[in-house]
Amino acid sequence: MTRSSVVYLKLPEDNAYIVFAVNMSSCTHYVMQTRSCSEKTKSSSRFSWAVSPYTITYFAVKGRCSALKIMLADQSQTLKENLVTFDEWGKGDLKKTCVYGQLPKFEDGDLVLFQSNAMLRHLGRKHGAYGKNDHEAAHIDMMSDGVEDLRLKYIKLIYQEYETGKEAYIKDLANHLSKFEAFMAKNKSGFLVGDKISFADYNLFDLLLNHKVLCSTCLDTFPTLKKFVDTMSARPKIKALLESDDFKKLPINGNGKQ
Ligand code: GTB
Repeated sequence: MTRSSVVYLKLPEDNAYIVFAVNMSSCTHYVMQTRSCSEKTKSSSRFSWAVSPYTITYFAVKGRCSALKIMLADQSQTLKENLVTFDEWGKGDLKKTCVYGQLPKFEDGDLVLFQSNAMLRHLGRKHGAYGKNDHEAAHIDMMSDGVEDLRLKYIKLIYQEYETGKEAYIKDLANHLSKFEAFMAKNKSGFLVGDKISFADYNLFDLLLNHKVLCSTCLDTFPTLKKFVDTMSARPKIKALLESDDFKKLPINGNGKQ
């Protein structure tokens, strides 16, 4: 057996088997997926007891990790969290090891990632939340990049011009939200692209939640986005996460503004 191996465990019931990844050097294993004997990939949600391969290292804020946490919860994946204090970060040792000198850091076995959007894409690919073909994947990228554009404006407001720029930001917000409203309304499925949830939906949902805190009425003129937020919030695993103490106790941003 090599350092990392895949092991298939045949299940007597329901004509299926479990695919395990076994890391011999770290003595860890996790369920990758379940497959029926007809090779059709199934959800591994029945096996959420499995050791999570995922670890996130970040500050004690929702910030750049919230969309990822929502996605993992909804996909029945567990996540190990390492919280970093500003005192610890200020020492600089961890910063030096980060590719861009910033957090979050994400680990999936021996894969180490920086950049929160790369993490969302990686998880989208792994958990079937990246469209059913290249055409859908390209549109999912397009929508998630649009979410990033708005997130950067939001971050600038929060960290640089909250006192002076909040009113103008809220006034201009409808111009941005209207683009997501129009695109999603055309699709009819309740998701941004195709008929299945994608990482762009989790990303948009998270940013809309932040904006509802900034301006509680901001979705009132956007029926599709309003319904989207309500539907996403009601998905049982997302609801459980949003209502959990661990999640609720984290501020959205690091400077107390929201
Ligand atoms: N493009 C990157 C990504 O998407 O992952 C951006 C990452 C980023 O901005 N990281 C910030 C960081 O590491 C934290 S997120 N800053 C430390 C540094 O640069 O040395 C934003 C943020 C800012 C402040 C707090 N805070 O004060 O609690 C929390 C989060």
